[in-house]
Amino acid sequence: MLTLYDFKSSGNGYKVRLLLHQLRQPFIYLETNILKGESRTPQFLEMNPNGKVPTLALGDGRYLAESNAILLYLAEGTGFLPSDPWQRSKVHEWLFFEQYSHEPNIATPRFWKNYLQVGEYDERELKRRQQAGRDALGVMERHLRENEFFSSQYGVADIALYAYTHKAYEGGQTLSDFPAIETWLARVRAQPGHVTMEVV
Ligand SMILES: N[C@@H](CCC(=O)N[C@@H](CS)C(=O)NCC(=O)O)C(=O)O
Repeated sequence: MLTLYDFKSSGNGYKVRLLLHQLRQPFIYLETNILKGESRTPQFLEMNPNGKVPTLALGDGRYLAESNAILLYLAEGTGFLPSDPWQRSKVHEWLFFEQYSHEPNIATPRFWKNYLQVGEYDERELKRRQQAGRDALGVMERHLRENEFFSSQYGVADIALYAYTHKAYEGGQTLSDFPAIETWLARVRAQPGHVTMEVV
């Protein structure tokens, strides 16, 4: 049985939970309170030396970290990941975009504004990241004007980008400025087996 070490309000963790639900793959959920340092204990660091959720225990002594790596692992051989090398590379392109241009600028402002006190983060850095986040949403918006999903069909690229995009307003973004994104968010929510972030 798979065990997912996760934190309920983590978008990175939600990506994995959402795919597991959509695959109808049973798993054990273990809440790991990152705000109390539970991902930094010696026991946790044995599983993931980087001390972060999500971390997936395969049940045979192997552990996998990095949300998008976990998505790729779980989606192998399913309709959530194309087998064609070009289509698959385009999925990888969006997953790298998510980690480099999107997540640090959408998820981090959300974390700062919701979990830290004013003064615990740098306001100028917040503004810089919010602008970079807006630019990343602009890239998505332009893609979605011409395409239904981030792949030939709904799959892991959509799951990875949905996780923090649907909460982007919590980091100061105005999603109504991005109508194609709003339509895509509704399309993602309508997919079979969709669960909200609160479901574990
Ligand atoms: N690139 C990683 C990022 C993981 C990450 O930043 N996890 C955060 C929660 S969203 C965490 O565990 N933070 C706790 C810590 O760093 O101590 C992924 O995609 O999984």
